Amino acid sequence: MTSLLETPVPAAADDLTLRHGAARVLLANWTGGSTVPSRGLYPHQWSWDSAFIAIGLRHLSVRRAQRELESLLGAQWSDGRVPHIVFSPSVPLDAYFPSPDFWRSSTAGTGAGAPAGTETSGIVQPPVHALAAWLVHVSDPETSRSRGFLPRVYERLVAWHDYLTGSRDLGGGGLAAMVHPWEPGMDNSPCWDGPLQRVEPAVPGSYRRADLDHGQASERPTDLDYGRYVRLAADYRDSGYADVRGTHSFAVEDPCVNALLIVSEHALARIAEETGADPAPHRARAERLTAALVERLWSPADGMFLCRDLVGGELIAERSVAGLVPLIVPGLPQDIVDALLSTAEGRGFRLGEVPMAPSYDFEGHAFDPSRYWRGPAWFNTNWLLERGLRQYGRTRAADALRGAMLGAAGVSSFAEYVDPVTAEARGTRAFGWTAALTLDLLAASGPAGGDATLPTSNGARS
Ligand code: 9WN
Repeated sequence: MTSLLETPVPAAADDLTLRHGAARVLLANWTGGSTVPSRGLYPHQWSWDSAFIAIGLRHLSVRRAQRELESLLGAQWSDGRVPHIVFSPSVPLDAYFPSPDFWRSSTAGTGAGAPAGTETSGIVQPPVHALAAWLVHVSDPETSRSRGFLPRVYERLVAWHDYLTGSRDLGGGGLAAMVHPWEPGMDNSPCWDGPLQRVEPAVPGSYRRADLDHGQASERPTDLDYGRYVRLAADYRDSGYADVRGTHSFAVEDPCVNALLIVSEHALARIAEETGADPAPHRARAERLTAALVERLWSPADGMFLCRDLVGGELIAERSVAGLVPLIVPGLPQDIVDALLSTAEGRGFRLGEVPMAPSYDFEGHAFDPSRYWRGPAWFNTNWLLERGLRQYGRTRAADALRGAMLGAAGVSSFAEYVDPVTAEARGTRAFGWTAALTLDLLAASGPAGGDATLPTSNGARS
């Protein structure tokens, strides 16, 4: 296997050019209170995008990064859920589908506590927010303290995690479940192909896909998948966005979502310490979640974590990058860390050989290097892997991945995703989190990783 250092990767723009380019994207996508993932394809505020964007934005403006997170948390429902989209009232309804008149949060979501004055979707996305809040704080603790940032967001973040570990423990094993393929953020991952078979697609022609106005059909989900997404979202809406065990036709436990929840719970412990609250319950919850993650989703035979289908009950036999992301979780048993690293570097993901890890197993039956979450490499998942490699002492591999990501970000014009072998741009360009995480990688120069470090289980920083 050739090492990354010997593999031709796109020539990187110099750091200053990259920094300026990334900053230009974030400035152009800023709407005054938050950042859109993309001006054309995604013209509203998205939940996990905003968290990743805040992590990069803090290097340009700590105040804006705080605002980014606070504007999202301002749309939180009273049951604790943080909606996956906060709609901008100034954007025409037909600019994105499903639009506010589909979700009808302020009426259909009343029972679940949707806010009256803001239109949102009714589903969620992965909980990167407490991690982002902590990283925004550590980048400038003085400004953070003088503006009372952490005390303002702490209770909201606690309510968010309570929702995920309470109402969303649909499997009863202590992990957060996701009830729509949009929730784990990897919409058309082959992991969902099996569970989606049970879902009757919405009638073709009963809605209009706005995404195809901007993206190439070959790089987006198929119409059949879209029909199923629409059906699931409509059913959830028609139930009043109720989370009732046994009633969802799609319910899965995802290792990336739960790994992010664990890291964010560790971040909540740090936030609690900083604000004078008790960190112990957060550490205890992070430990319980870690044990549940290993017990319910670890597959020794695959050397990685898998998703669990809560309707059928079994682990889903598809290997996606979501199963490697738990490398970000501190304090994993050494044999699991060793197996994850070897799977990441093996034939399925070829980390160290190709520029960036694909979203799905190179050898998987559904692999497609161009189609969305079925093969292309994404910058957020690779940023997480980079942090995980560093955390577990693989400094050289982390440095190589960092270099390759910077190269790919520059030559792809901050693409949404790239071909994992050639790093050619796919999806939309000038994409928010690609630009933001580029800034973060640039700021985290060298093996110590600058201030982009993840909070660890014992409170120290890796
Ligand atoms: C549906 C905004 C979002 C990301 C998701 C990504 C994509 C939306 C879509 O874009 O999903 O939420 O319309 O395809 O899959 O991860 O948050 O960037």
